[in-house]
Amino acid sequence: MTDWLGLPTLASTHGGQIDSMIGWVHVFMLVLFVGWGGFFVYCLIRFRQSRHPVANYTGVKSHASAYSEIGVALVEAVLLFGFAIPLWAARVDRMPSEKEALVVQVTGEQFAWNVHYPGADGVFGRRDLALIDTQSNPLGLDRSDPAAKDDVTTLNQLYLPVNKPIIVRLRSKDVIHSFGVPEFRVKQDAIPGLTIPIWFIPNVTTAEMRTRTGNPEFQYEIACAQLCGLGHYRMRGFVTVQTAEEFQKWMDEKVVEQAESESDPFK
Ligand SMILES: [Cu+2]
Repeated sequence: MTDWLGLPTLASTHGGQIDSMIGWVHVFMLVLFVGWGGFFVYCLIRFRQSRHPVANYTGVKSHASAYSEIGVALVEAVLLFGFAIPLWAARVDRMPSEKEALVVQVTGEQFAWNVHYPGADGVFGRRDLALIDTQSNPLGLDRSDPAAKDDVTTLNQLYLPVNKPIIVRLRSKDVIHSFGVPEFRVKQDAIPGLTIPIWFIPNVTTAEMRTRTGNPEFQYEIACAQLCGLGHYRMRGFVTVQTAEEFQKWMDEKVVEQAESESDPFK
C-alpha cells in the first residue's frame, strides 16, 4: 500500500505501521501543500493591483482562513494522537521480555560496530576499561569471568535469527553514532554514557531477501546515521538474518572458535 513511497524493502514485523504513518503524513502534507498553494494563487488574483489600486484598511471580513487554520491544527492533532503516540507506545515503550528475545549489545566506536552476544548463559561477561585493546579486545571483555566464557564478540557483523524479538542494547565508546537499518525501519542514536535498548523482529532472512530483491549480493547494512568523524563514511556493519537452526549453528561455531583462540598462546 505504501509502495509509492519508494522505501527500502520492508523486513521487520512492525515496520508496516511506520510505513503507513509515513504514508499518511505524506498524504496530509500533499493536501496542505495543494491547499495553501491554491489559496496563495487565489489571493494573487483576487487582490491584484489593477482591481485594488488603493489599499483597503478594513481587510477581509470572512473567517474562512481562520477555519482552515483550525482544520490544519485538527489534522495535525490526529497525526500526533491517532498515529504517532500509539506507534511510539507500541514500537518503543513495549519492550518484549528478555526471556523470549535475543539480547545483544552493539557498541559504536570511531568507526566500527562492536557486537557482543552473552552466549548460552544469557549473561554478559564483565568488561573492564583496563583490558581494552583496540585490536584484540575492543570491548575490554574479561575472559577470566565465568560469565564471559561463552560470550561471542564480532566486528561489524550482526547475526540474527529470523522471526524472534531482538533487543539491541546500544552503546558508544566515544561520540554519538546512530544505528540505522532501513529495512527494519529502525534508527537510534548511540550516546556515550548511556545504554539505549531498541527492539524489532526481523521477518525476512538474508537469503529470502536476495531472492525478493533479485540481488544475489544483498546485505542488510547498519549505516551509522550520525556524522561521527572523518571516517564516518566507512562505518558500516552488516546484518545477516538466518533461520533459527542456521543461527544456532553459527553461534556454536563461534563459541568453539573463540575458545580455541583463547587457549592458543601464539594467537
Ligand atoms: Cu558513527
